[in-house]
Amino acid sequence: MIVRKLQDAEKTERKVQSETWDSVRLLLKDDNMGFSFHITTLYAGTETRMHYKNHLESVYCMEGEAEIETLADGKVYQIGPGTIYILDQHDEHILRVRKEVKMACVFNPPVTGKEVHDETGAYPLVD
Ligand code: 9YT
Repeated sequence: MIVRKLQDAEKTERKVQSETWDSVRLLLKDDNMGFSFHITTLYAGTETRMHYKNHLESVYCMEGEAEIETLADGKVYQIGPGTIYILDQHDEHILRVRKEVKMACVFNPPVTGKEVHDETGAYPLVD
């Protein structure tokens, strides 16, 4: 069994930071679970465009207020505590954050921890 604490992980390289969000990867590919698990904070007043072409992702909102727009159809969904969004179509999307959000995110396939968003908002597949 593996036991980790967010408070410990955020002091290590498991925590990655970008301009509009930071994320603590509590579970990564090398744990061999078939998915990765991240606690992601997105900052108030920001917009982040993402397109995980190579990954499926589910995102559960624990705190905060945001909206998500799926670019293929222009639909806008309100996101708050208790909401999950599931990018089952590798949906390209924009997250607009009104009040800082805390999300629990699962990626399949798992990320390795070394990926950076490319210019399209995707992560590459890493072996
Ligand atoms: C909310 C969201 O899109 N999270 C993505 C995960 C985060 N960008 C990460 O850990 O790389």
